Amino acid sequence: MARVAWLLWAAGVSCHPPARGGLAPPGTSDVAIRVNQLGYRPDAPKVAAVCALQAQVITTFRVVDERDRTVLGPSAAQAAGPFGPCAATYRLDFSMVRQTGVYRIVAAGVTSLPVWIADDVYRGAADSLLAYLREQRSGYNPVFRDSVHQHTDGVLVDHATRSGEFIPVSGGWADASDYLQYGATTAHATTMLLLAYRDHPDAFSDRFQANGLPGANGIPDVLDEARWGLEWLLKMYPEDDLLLNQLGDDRDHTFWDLPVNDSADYGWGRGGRRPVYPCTGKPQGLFENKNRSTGLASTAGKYAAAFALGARVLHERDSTFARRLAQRARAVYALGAAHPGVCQTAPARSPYFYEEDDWTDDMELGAAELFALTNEPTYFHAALQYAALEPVSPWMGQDTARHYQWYPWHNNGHYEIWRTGGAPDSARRLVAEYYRRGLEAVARRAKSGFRIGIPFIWCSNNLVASFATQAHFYRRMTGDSSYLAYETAALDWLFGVNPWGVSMVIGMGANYPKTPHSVVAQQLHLQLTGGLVDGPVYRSIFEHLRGIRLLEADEYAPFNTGFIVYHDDVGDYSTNEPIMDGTANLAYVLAALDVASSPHQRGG
Ligand SMILES: [Ca+2]
Ligand SMILES: [Ca+2]
Repeated sequence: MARVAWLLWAAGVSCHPPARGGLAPPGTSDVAIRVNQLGYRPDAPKVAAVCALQAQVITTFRVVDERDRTVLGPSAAQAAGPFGPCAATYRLDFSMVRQTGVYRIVAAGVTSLPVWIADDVYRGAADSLLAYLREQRSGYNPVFRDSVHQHTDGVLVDHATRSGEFIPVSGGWADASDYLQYGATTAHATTMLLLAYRDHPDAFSDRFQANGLPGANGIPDVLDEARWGLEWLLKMYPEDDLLLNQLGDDRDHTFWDLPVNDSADYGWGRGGRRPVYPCTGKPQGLFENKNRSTGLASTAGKYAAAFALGARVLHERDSTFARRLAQRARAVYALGAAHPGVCQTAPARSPYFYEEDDWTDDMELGAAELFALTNEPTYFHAALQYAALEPVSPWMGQDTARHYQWYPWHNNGHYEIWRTGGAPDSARRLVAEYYRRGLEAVARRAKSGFRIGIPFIWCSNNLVASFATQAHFYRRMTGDSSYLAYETAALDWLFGVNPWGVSMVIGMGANYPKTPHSVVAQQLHLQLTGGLVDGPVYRSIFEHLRGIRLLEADEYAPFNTGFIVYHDDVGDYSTNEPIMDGTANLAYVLAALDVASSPHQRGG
């Protein structure tokens, strides 16, 4: 990701950010009350957070209704210490308000944005994310109603004997605001969509066709999108021993242009063919920068999981397609088992790549899904063995991690093992305990009023979404609500309970990113509804990434004085770039919240 902003000037492209609309960011006084801008369910924990820019004692708060009548309070504000720009934070717990309605929180003479309490505050949220995925489609793109990279993809590179061969791999999704495409992120995104549908089908509707254009086709749109991912992954695994991992590379960043007239030149002319990289098991990079790849299993495991899960979920709708997926799942899993290690993305001219360091998590999930598909015990035993090798996603409890070092950010495999019919109780307890250890490690760091304990590395919102997902899994597996406050705080953070008062999903909530780092949004004046942006990063990361330059005055400047920063600025690729796999990663937990009591919770 990250189409580097300084190239705006290098390419002589003028910059006209889309017109700003909607509300001014709330909280221009020294005290800001941050609320979940989607709202709160009547039976759920309900907490607003105060960020006080100056040290200030706040003892009580009130909740008022639409007619300004006090319905709760004065209630005690819970002091929770400083955090980032906030000299003091407070938690305002109004869980006792259960009556459906629209309220506001009042404290220290400041009034919050409207607060909705209703059963359906998350209704349609997961489905809305799909709009961003449709917008990111490569091949036929429904936003442009035109082909994107249809005839350019791709030329095999970095292969011992076949470099230069054309392999048809058009399709899939652009990874972020650049047009690179990765097998690992696509497979994870596809898996999350399939899991979301399997466990929460009622969260999704049918308003779009398979090609992404408006119109129902009798298939839930989440499955249209998942199939879009699966079709591309099948192309990226064309032969049993040829596993393709990446389409395009960072030479893509040379121009700030739309996908339909991508000017990138990979050596076959401007707008010409794009390179496709196989997993080789060796360090990769065509130029001076190299990754640290050691094997194939990290990518192979992810493909195996997506294929096997797809085979199960799509079986009733298309048994032929499902059989092909099942065959490819077995083959790619075997390839991963034969070549343990990681297959990282390949850098070209820039030093950045996805530095994934774990692969047993991916093989665990692949094995678990293959067991669910085939009922062959070998896969189940393998899943348990892999699970024991990385019980806790290693970023949990840490201050930092390299870019995509531990990916996916949560391990679906443990839940899939638990969910498997026939798994012994001891195994189910074990994988639940693995999750608990990760949750506990994050919760221990979550002391501020925001109750967020993740490291603020690049793509921090993805870690937040994954934490919430893992907490949700754990709660369902055990009935233990010990981490519910943290799970809720994570979702609240994404929808506005953060120092900036920003909902991190474009188009959702009262105040969301208006100028994301996206050429499509900027040049077409298009709102990228559903896109989850990267989110805040440590100031030290922001200041050291290459080529970031803010293009406009920072409306959040008072809240960017601490150890983490966020900018709603087209120039900030580190905090304000919507990203495909993060968006899909959020789909599961939003689908789970969509309908409080779905009859399909353990179906499929
Ligand atoms: Ca549909
Ligand atoms: Ca991994």
